[in-house]
Amino acid sequence: MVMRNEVLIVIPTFNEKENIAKLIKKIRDFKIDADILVVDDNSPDGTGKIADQISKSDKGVFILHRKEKTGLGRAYVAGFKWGIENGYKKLISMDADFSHPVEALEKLINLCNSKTVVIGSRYTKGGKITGWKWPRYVNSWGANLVTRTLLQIKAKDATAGFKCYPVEFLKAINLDKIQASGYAFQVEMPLLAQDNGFRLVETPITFADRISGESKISGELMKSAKIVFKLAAGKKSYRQFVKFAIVGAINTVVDWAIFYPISIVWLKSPGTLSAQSIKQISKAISFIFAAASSYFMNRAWTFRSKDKAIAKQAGKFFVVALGGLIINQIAFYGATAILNWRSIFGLIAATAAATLWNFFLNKVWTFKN
Ligand SMILES: Nc1nc2c(ncn2[C@@H]2O[C@H](COP(=O)(O)OP(=O)(O)OP(=O)(O)O)[C@@H](O)[C@H]2O)c(=O)[nH]1
Ligand SMILES: [Mg+2]
Repeated sequence: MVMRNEVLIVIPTFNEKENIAKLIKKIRDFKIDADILVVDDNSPDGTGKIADQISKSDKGVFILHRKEKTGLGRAYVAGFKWGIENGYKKLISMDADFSHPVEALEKLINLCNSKTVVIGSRYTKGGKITGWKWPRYVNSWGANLVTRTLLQIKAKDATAGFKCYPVEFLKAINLDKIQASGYAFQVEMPLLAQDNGFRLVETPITFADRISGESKISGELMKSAKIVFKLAAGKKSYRQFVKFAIVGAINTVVDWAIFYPISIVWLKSPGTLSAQSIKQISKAISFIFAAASSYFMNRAWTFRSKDKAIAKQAGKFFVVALGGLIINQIAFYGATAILNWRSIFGLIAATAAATLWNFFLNKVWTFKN
């Protein structure tokens, strides 16, 4: 094979017949110095055949046909292996649906070097997302925050799909050992990069919602979440999170164990306060005790903090906990009143949201030292 370029743009496709020809044309119009590899998983809509046609007239376009759809991650692994075998120096991952701007390719390529993986970033300064309705945005932002926290990925956009990898990195890792077969591939790669001593650099992009064709992400969410947890299992912050959740559960019991006795005894003793006031005050007392107990447990066990300024630290912990109460209310309202979820799911979502908030803030603020 005659090498024409150092850069290979790898585009996985599954049913992208409306997009693939237009995208390749746009890349050519921008005169990007790169070859293109379309990795098609036998798309029923004929995307592979369209790509074959293009490759007949453009000698820098190659098609890798895979018999079966085995996921985005597997498609990239196949594409990257092909790229390594064929001597490319920089390999770009790019969606076929125009979400990743052709306008940013040049920048991505220029920033990429033997030690640096470049991320086309939605969440770094200057990055944008257009066309998403707010639930999708919140979803993506939340997934990104959880991923970053759990995996400690040193990038603002830890779930980005638009990246440039130096071949040195792809050779340094074992592509066959990648755990994610699907979308979580996009998370596992930057994690592998930083664990193997490569730098992550972000360049802002404007991410646009797909204009034509169908989305495949819906069924992928749970699968990806599972991989993220699996990857996190080896990390310190994951163990911390588990401890934090255990402390939270114990102190929920502490909260009740204090609330019920005082309110019951108090309600039986005659006085001037109304039953409701007694309950409210009892609740406040039990909350303060439970929060204090959870502060000390987290200090000693979860975060092993040696910070001498206990009053200041405890104060921060209470502030975070109050924020957590508000988040809890908002999440419960959002889930049950706006999304019309059943109360039990609202409760789970609210607890999860508040726990994540509490963990994240305590980790980066209260127990930062
Ligand atoms: N070869 C291959 N390509 C895939 C597979 N799943 C997704 N893709 C492609 O990967 C890219 C990203 O998938 P999208 O469906 O756009 O996922 P998304 O960007 O998260 O979601 P939407 O933009 O809302 O559709 C697209 O080019 C898809 O055609 C797969 O299993 N195999
Ligand atoms: Mg897309």
